[in-house]
Amino acid sequence: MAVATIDKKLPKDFLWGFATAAFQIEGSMAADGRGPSIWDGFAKLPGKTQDGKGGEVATDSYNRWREDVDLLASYGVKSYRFSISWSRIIPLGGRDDPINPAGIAWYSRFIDELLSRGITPFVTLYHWDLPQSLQDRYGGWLNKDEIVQDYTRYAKVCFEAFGDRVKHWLTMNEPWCVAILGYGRGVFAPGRSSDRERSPEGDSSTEPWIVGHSVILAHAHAVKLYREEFKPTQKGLVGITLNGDWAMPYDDSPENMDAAQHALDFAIGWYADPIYLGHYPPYMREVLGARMPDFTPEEWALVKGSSDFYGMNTYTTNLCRAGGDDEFQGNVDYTFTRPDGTQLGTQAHCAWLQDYPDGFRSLLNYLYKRYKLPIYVTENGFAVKGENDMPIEQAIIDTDRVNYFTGTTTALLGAIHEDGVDVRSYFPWSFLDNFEWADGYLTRFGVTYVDYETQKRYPKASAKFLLKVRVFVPNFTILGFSVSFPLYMS
Ligand code: GBH
Repeated sequence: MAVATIDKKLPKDFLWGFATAAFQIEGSMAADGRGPSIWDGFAKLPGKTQDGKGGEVATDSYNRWREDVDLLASYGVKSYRFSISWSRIIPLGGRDDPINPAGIAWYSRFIDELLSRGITPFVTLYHWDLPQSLQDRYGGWLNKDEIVQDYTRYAKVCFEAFGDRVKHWLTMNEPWCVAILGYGRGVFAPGRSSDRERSPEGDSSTEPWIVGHSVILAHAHAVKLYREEFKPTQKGLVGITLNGDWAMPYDDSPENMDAAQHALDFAIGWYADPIYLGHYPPYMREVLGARMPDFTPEEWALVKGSSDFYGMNTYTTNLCRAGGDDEFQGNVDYTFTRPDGTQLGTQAHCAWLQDYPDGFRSLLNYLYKRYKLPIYVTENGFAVKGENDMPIEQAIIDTDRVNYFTGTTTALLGAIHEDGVDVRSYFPWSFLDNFEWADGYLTRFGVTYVDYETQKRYPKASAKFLLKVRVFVPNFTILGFSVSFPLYMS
């Protein structure tokens, strides 16, 4: 097995775990005073999710949290990345709206349970589930002044309630997706777009850039608050996590070499350059002109340096060709087909994903060189083609996912030991099959198969593979998992 070729350990204190997000797993949408989020209603509109299903049950993790923690422990994790549902904490979302003690109590108990099992909580504050009432009241992320204040107060409530125990905070998950998929392509909540077949309102040429600007500022204000009021006593880390896939020139023509950088500018640099370097990518300004909202000097001072680390979510590599009119990709065409007609890697269930581990290693190197901060890999994963149509016995032998993780974990160790990249965490997406947004439940990313009829969990071969890789993390108590894991071994 490929593990045998990995002879170097992961660094001491490396955070090894799995990732999820509240709306994708919790279900129980009305339990204990939770207010609705923008995904509640959006998912139920005709045509918005592939199977017409929403988050009502998901993996029922709001109820099955003890079982989930047992399973996590059996996977030998050192950490678990999950998100908090804003509308469970503040059902109406706003800065003057009441706090929901039952919501706080749920997460508090969950965090205690993780800690009692030696699992470090790695917490995302915003993974796309905006309280619906903020969307209704003032247009959500389109209204910078309102949302920045409301988000910062929400963050404050979380730091106060959980910061004594949570030392790893992510302000936002993948702002590119919030802006482009929510307000440009219109495929994610709130579903706004210029495409009138999709949405009665919206302007894809302006709104995504406004939303991105608000998200950056909300993030930066929350970080300032944490650093001033909480970090001195709580001593945690706070940062943002960005999606971004490696961009490879289609061939070595100068225009396609430029195209690959342009793709990175729009996918990553839009957020990372302001946050880590203090300016926008010049190419973005060139393309968007006055549509790119600028920051005031005071705002730039707040934004620059507002993340303690680089949070990296990555899945694939795109071959980039200059041209096309997809502004959200920087007017770059993406393909997986090489000039000689071969495919870059193994095709996943989703059109946008192929397996290409060298790209993962290249991206780690690019980000470390450019932004010069420790990297926390907060998501990385694969959806096996056709997995949902297979009988369970077949689905759990997820060879393509094992191959994917063989590649990325080998690339991870190579980047750390041979390239000198400072990587501090690795969180495969996902712990469980779950609500895959616009794909509904048809696309499965889990290392654990969830039978949605019974809610029974079945570890896939990939979970067992990763358990073996993870023994290269030196400071685990081996006993803790060797006792419980055989329960789940088939
Ligand atoms: C992550 O996003 C999410 O954080 C997580 O919630 C999700 O379940 C997981 O990935 C799996 O999808 O321009 O419409 O072709 C992944 C990042 C970025 C992947 C956009 C899909 C192409 C969108 N996504 N990308 S499109």
